[in-house]
Amino acid sequence: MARPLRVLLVSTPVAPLGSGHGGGVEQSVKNMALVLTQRGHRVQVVAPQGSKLPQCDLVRISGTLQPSAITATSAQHLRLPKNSVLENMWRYAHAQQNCFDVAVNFAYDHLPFECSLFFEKPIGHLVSMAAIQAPMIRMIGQQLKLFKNTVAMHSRTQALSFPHGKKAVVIYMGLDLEQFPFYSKAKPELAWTGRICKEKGLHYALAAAQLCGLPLNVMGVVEDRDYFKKLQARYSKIQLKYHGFIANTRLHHYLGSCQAFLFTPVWHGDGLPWVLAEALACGVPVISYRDGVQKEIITHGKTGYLVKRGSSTALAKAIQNVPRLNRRACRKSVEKTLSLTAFGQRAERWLLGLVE
Ligand code: HBI
Repeated sequence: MARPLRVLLVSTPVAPLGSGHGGGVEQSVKNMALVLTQRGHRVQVVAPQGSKLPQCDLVRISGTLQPSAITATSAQHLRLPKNSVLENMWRYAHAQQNCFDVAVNFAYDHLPFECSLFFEKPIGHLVSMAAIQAPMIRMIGQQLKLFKNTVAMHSRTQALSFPHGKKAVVIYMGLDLEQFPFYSKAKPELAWTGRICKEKGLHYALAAAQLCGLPLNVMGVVEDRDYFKKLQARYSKIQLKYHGFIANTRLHHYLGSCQAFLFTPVWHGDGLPWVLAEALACGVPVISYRDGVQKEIITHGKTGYLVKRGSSTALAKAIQNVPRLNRRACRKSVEKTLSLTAFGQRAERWLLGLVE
């Protein structure tokens, strides 16, 4: 049993926890808090005003949310708005240094990396996205070069997108598998979930679903209203079945009995999307592209199909071959490496290495 640590988790400044606008980081913070508490550590979470995180010691910090690194220019990304929630969260962390042994930064922002230099206590950086925003690429590359053990990532592919990426600690992720029951039977429908915006590529999934004559169940927060309006105008309500933003714990009701899950990102910015593991956990094969992070957890021809990027016809052909796949094999493929226990071991080993 490792010695119990006092751990401060400092969340993303782009959105409150529980809103869905924080993307995968929301789940990362929640599961990191869960696994460390389960392993006997004391965890406090610091997050923007309005955050919700049941059964957690949560400190809500007021202030102006940070523009998203995905859509902001480099200047906007670096600039801290007046009464910045990012700055306020890290001022709180600095003041609390006598109350924790190690802090974990979940923000894809410059400030927390700069803080590392002025804190007496170690800060671990769990990087949520692959290399976007030049100043972040430089900063993360530098951190990897000088303090490599302080930088953790969700996949090898994500790590290698950065300079010195080989030095990153890859901790993947961990699913609370009880929240994702196994569905042995499939109905003739498809599923897609994620932030609804161009870079997530919903338009490719819809085109492929239409080619197969199968409805597509869509879940997620609408980030680009115009983009989504155009898709709703182009596809009927039968074809595009929109269910709104669904919390991870309820996702399986919409996803679990679908024939296949489509993962069709236009960009390479993902760390390791939760939805891939969540679909496999329910027994749902994943159809996606052969490049990108998904190749690290999808086995082509076994737990899904990986096809040529951006081709709806290739996606459609793969969907038609899905009945050949074994849904139980999809579930098994995540039970070992992506369970909460496995993630907890990797996360604890990383943090213990920072405090020794
Ligand atoms: N942008 N500035 C900034 N900081 C973040 O932490 C951040 C972001 N954009 C997206 C994001 N985090 C999360 O949605 C990740 O899960 C991708």
